[in-house]
Amino acid sequence: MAKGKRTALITGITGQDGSYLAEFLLARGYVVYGVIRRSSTFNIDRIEHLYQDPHARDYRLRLVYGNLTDASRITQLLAEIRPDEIYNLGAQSHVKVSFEQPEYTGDVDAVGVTRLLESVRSLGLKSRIYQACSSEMFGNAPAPQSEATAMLPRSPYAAAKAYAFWMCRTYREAYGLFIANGILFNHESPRRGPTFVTRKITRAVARIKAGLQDKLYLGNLDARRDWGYAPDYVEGMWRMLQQRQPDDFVLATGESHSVREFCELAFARVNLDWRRYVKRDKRYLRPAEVDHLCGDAAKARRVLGWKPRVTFTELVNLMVDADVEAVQAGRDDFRSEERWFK
Ligand code: NAP
Ligand code: F7E
Repeated sequence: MAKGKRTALITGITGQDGSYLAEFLLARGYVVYGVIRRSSTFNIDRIEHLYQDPHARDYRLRLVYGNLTDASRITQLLAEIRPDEIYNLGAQSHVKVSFEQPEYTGDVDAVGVTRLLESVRSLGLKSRIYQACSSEMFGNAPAPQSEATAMLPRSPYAAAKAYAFWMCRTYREAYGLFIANGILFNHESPRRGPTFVTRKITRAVARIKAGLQDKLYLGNLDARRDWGYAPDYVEGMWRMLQQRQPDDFVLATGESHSVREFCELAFARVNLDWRRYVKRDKRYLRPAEVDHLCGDAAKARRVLGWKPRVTFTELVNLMVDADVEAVQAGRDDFRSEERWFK
């Protein structure tokens, strides 16, 4: 391990947030260990641009195999690396999929957190821990939702994240570990997975504009979400771990919009009328829906000095523009999950 440099371990480094967080920490001089899952295809598209030659002197991005379902490996990694900061972003993060795989979602998103906490506690590490919790934990509690809002989870994903939240609180209070729960509202980017609604829309817009697709099938257009820009949110995660005391924080923009509004703006960006292309399909409805999420991030603003920089319209535009550019450059990989699970 490089002497004098701060060391961070990220679970979920291959995901949307993990990739932006890795960029952010590397730019601040950290040595970053990214935990990746062994798979028959090497799934590092989002971090490929951060590649560093392992033989280089200042080699600071280091990938290690591991899985949140594998307690002995987590303990082994933590014992070897002894990170200053741990960002636990690894999760089965799709709400609809959590209804199809409730047990697995609980294993990774809930019990996986206990495995991590137990490893840190039993090794006596002083690592600061960020836990990726979610606005989904609030379910249909009335908006705006803040740290003081009751949790009313409405999906296996949300229930698993609520369990993780309370385990982190328990380990903080019982054992004095430095653990911050980030209660993040939806945050998106051109790196968003293609089956989340924002990216599904922006990819379809680009493909329809290019004549590669005719229709976009969606579920509930009335759902309202508080959508921010992912790079703004990873900075908030880091800020949570730089405080004197560990605490829990909501990160959100404070504005909510419907899926319909997202469609309207996204199609308008390429001068198309969304009503001609968007069709409803029941298969995208969830057994239980969360109708309206809109966060109150006043505490993060006051204590962390955090605020989002990218507005809703800017977010929609930058995501559409990135997908249009990808289609034009022939980088639109439609052999993706979206094609099989759409
Ligand atoms: P994402 O793109 O779906 O990435 C999830 C990451 O977790 C991927 O790197 C994935 O690896 C990894 N992972 C999945 N199962 C794992 C396991 N068993 N062991 C270790 N790693 C595993 O999610 P994201 O949008 O970046 O979100 C990051 C975290 O924030 C997640 O915990 C999510 O639940 C939470 N969150 C996200 C939002 C949001 O709006 N984005 C809001 C609130 C909370 P593979 O690449 O191998 O699949
Ligand atoms: O759905 C509606 C859907 O899948 C948003 C995750 O990052 O944020 C994310 O969870 C809304 C829902 O995200 C389709 O019913 C309509 O109301 O993009 P989503 P999510 O469920 O809000 C939270 C904060 C997380 O923590 C999660 O990890 O859009 N919707 N039609 C659709 N959603 C999808 N996916 N596909 C549709 O066709």
